[in-house]
Amino acid sequence: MLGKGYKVFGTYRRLSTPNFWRLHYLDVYDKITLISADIMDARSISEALKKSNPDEIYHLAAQSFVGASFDQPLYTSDITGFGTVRLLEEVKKYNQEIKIYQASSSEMYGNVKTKLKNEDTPFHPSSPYAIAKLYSYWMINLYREAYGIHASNGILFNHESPIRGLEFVTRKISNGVAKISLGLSDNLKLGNLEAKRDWGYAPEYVEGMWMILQQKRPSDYVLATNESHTVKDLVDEACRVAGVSSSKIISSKVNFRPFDVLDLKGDYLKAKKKLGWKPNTTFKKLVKIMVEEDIIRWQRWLKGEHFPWDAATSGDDSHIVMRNKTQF
Ligand code: GDR
Repeated sequence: MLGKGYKVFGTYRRLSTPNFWRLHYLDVYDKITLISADIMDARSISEALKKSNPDEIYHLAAQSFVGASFDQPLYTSDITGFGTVRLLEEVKKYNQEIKIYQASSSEMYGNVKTKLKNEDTPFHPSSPYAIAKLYSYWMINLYREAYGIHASNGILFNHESPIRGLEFVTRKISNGVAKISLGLSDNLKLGNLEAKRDWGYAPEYVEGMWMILQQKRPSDYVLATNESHTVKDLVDEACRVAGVSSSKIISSKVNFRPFDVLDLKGDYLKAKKKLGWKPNTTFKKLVKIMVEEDIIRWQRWLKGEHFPWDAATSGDDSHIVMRNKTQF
């Protein structure tokens, strides 16, 4: 957005430990205006609108981890579902000319039988997260039809990059095999290796989000690669790139979800025809980008370098900091 000449405002939730490493990694922290706001708090959204007076809003705020939504269904519904209505209501009051992008999800299809999913495929959500996203999807449609707001859904299939959170399977694998390759860990425990997903490269999907809001008329678009692979395929490719034996990657029942979506493959034909959008990064290239970046990060960290990063200072990997505390 900065590259396109936009003045960018970003909202953030106030935390006792600020978490802006991605903004530093992308070197945009000093180039955007940060506004403290919370999608649970309508007044803070109203204030954010007054402070930024936006032309376009990209609404990605959510409890976005499907696995956690089974443990926290009400919290997920409130943020991922009602949060969108709080935003829509404030926009309706403030300025109905603002264009809104809603981060809808391929998870809304759930285990529907249709192989290749497009904008006309019926939804069958299979998690509290997916149900909350579907609620938001329909609210976007309603505000578009009832109030004429330029509100669009991007139904995005999984989109990944080296700044993906460590709890999601692609990054868990890239970080995990990077550690194994450097002797920092012995194995990696995952869940369901048979699940299939349609994984693309996030920067291209963000370009697609922007394209969606540049259309004269609001509409809903699938962004995907039209290919799906199993988690096992991802493991094998990541291990190949890192030079690690895939026998070190273990499937553990503890990491299985109560209910999982088995196969998601999207059809981006409408986005191609109407937006001129298409994905360029192949599955293998994506895995290579992520694994190589995580290996480089761990190597830099072992040399004692400090740089914007999440792994060594958070969650499961903090014990490695202890083992190597001379580095700090
Ligand atoms: P997903 O992403 O649920 O598709 O939603 P995630 O990477 O969490 O899971 C993908 C598949 O991998 C299986 N899996 C594991 N998943 C995690 N997280 N950890 C594991 O150890 C593991 N082992 C196997 C999962 O069961 C699943 O089948 C993502 C999120 O970004 C959503 O917010 C977004 O809407 C969709 O993509 C599109």
